[in-house]
Amino acid sequence: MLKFPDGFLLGTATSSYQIEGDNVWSDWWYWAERGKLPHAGKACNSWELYERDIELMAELGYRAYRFSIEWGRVFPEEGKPNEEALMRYQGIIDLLNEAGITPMLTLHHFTLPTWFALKGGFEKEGNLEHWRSYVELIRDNIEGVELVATFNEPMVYVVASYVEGMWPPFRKNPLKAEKVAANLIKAHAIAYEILHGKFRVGIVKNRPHFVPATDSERDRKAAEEIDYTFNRSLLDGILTGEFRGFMRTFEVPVSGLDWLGMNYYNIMKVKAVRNPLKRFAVEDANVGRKTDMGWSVYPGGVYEGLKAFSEYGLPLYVTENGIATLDDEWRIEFIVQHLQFVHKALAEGIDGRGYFYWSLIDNYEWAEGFRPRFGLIEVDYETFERKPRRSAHIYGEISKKGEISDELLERYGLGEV
Ligand code: IFM
Repeated sequence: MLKFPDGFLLGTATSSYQIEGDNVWSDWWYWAERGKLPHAGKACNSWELYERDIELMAELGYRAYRFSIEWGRVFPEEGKPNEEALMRYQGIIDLLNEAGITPMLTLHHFTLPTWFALKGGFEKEGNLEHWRSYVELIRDNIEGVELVATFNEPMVYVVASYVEGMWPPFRKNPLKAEKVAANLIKAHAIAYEILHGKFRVGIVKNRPHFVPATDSERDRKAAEEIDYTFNRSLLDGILTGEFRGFMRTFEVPVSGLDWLGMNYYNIMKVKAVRNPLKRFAVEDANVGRKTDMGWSVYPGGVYEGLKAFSEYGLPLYVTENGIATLDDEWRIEFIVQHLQFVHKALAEGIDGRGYFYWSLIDNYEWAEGFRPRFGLIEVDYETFERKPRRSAHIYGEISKKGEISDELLERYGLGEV
């Protein structure tokens, strides 16, 4: 049996745009209306069904819930906050606390208010004043939550939106990308100054596990380089005031982090290429069976990631970890095996404080639409009925007891890790 320490949070995660529905004020909606993205429509209808979602979390025995505020919903127009929406978010926090579920809040989870996006979003430093107003609005209107993340996966946002051109505003411009990244660090600094003290302020980093494609020196160096650029440069920027971008180095304000979140999903292999503009190629590591996202599973990566991030000396949370699959037995195996490695990290003295499975419910998976099913709870997108999968109950048992039983370890585990 593997026991987690008292107070270790075992919960689930979602984000506003992916579950709420009708987020008509957000840039992703704007672009979906113009045929550039799959439409989120009513998503899981969680804006209306949030009480049911919380009731299910409580019934299943989950102890924590990470979710986000939709900036476009609370600021649908420049300078005009929507109080009703703020009150709803406060209501969600209150309900969670009443149910004994620890809330964790994210302020930016990929989407922007359309008016802000059309002004150039985070491309323009001058626009950070609007971010400041949003953060102040949260400080003045939201309470009952301790853990607040400024950004979810800022590097994923920068790369998908400004390097690969897959997400709004669909740019393929590395120079612009690194400037946006520098502006996100400045935005974090603004938020840290406003929120720290009232809340414990952190950031959520996606951390793929990068390995060299071969054991050549060049591939090894390429893997180290991408690991720095993608996994660490932004954090170093926040903490040291020097951000080493893709091509240039930026001076940014030194600010702080009260905790660090790590989203971990997959293993990727890195190959050096002889193109000075590109330098390396990154692809799925192709080990074993692939998930419905086309990702290779490598449970040890959660341990490697926690170990690497522990160098920052901050309390750590696995803020997301999950699998897109219709094979729910595989989901149970995924959870048990990743938790075995989280436990190993804790046993070695790493300051891990919680684990959030992505996701509580099936939801809108960005450019992939509704096809990938990450949920512990199945959602019928016609009726919005929620049906807990077997994994939902098993994870509930783990969360309620704060331990993984011998029976589960025997059936789904990896043996000694
Ligand atoms: O759905 C996303 C989430 O919004 C951010 N982290 C990765 C998840 C799965 O792709």
